[in-house]
Amino acid sequence: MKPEPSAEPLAPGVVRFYSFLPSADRIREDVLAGLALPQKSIPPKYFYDEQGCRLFEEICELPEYYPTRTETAILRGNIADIVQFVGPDAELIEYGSGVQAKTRILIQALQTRLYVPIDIAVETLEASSNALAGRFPFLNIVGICADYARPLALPEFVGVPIRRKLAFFPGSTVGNFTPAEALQFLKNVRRSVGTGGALLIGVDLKKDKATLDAAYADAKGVTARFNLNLLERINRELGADFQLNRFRHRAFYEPTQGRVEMHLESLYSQIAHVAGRRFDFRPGETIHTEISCKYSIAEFQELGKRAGFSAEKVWTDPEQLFSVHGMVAA
Ligand code: AVJ
Repeated sequence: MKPEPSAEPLAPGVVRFYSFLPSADRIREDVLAGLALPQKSIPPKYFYDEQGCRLFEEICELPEYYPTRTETAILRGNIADIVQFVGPDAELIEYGSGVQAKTRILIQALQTRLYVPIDIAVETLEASSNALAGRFPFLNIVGICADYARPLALPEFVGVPIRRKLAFFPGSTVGNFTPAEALQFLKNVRRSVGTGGALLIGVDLKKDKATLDAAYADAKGVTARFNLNLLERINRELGADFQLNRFRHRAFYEPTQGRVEMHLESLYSQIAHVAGRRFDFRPGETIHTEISCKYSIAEFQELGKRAGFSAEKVWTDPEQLFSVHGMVAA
């Protein structure tokens, strides 16, 4: 299906899906190119196969992983103010919608009539959207399966009164981008919501190294399984032969760069084959799998301004662990 300005009225309870997913060759090209770099690396978007989505949900429940529960509490605790900030009749566009748990808080409070979740994980997108449709019978849902790091022309819809577009990007997933990529992404969002459109974005705050190290290297080893699952996925989908017990999870905060880095470290001198190509590993050599950039409130407001937003609101928790920004496209 091709997203085009739709002349058909939307039907509540009927979930539609559009796919902009790149070809299956894409993961192969990205992984082969990343492993050929001096610092081997694989983009974090490939974490989210079905098992990866499940493991990420498990991470969100961990005592060390404060972002999910803190952001949820910020949204709940400030919902009246958020509703006032957004105003009535907003189309809700969510980037990296996942299981859509925080979205329910917004939809309920805003009485949303049109919800456009965007996610790279097709199974999660479909299952979550269908569950949401059952829960909110007056909600129109149009799921978009896409890699939102690339500019995306979102379809326009008729039949639902919309006064403004609201982009929702929770979870501090913006941290997976470098600041330069985040700026480009925010400019794309700015274009998608149009002048006067709004952005509600969750951003993890800079803090002490011990808290961040623990959040990304939990005692139960769930984050380790999440990280190693990337190799399992590559083994399965690209006919690779990584031996998972010959790599270990490494995650640490780099205060100078203000970011957490996740790596998979080779425990031995070893060889792995991916899609017929050979890759050599030295003992201690790593595959860089993720960055999770942290911002001060002022730093993120500055980034938003450079992307064409005015920073109108910021909500945070008493411990200043996490922030939710309310911005308007100038
Ligand atoms: C989904 C990108 C927000 O960076 O905190 C959690 C992913 N990685 N634990 C994050 C993640 C390791 C998460 N984001």
